[in-house]
Amino acid sequence: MTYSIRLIAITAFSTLLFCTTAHSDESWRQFDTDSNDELSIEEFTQLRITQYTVLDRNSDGQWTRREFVQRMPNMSMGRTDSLRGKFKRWDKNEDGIWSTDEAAQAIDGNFKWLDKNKNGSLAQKEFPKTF
Ligand SMILES: [Ca+2]
Ligand SMILES: [Ca+2]
Ligand SMILES: [Ca+2]
Repeated sequence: MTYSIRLIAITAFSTLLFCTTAHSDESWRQFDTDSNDELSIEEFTQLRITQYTVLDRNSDGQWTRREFVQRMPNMSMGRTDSLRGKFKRWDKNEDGIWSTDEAAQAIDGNFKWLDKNKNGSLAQKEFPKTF
């Protein structure tokens, strides 16, 4: 699992270089690789990893609290608070490091939570306004 997440992270990072301007509510669409207007768990994982790879400043495949909560130039204070809360919730063993294993679990849990109708993929209406 760790290995595949790393692989995805690398792929996601290269994707990101070409998509740095996409940040609207519709930005998830670029991850809808089969264009069925829904995200499968694989597509969703790719999206999340892309978002979180940006935060991994030293690219070591894990996130310290400082990396994770670091405020991006275009981020509101509320968003920073929510990241802090997420980190706390997702750092399962509370060692101050969000590992790729913990990331995989969080993404998986997140997907299940967003998939309100439990059909195994996320439709546009199931997406929150912000991630
Ligand atoms: Ca899809
Ligand atoms: Ca890191
Ligand atoms: Ca941890």
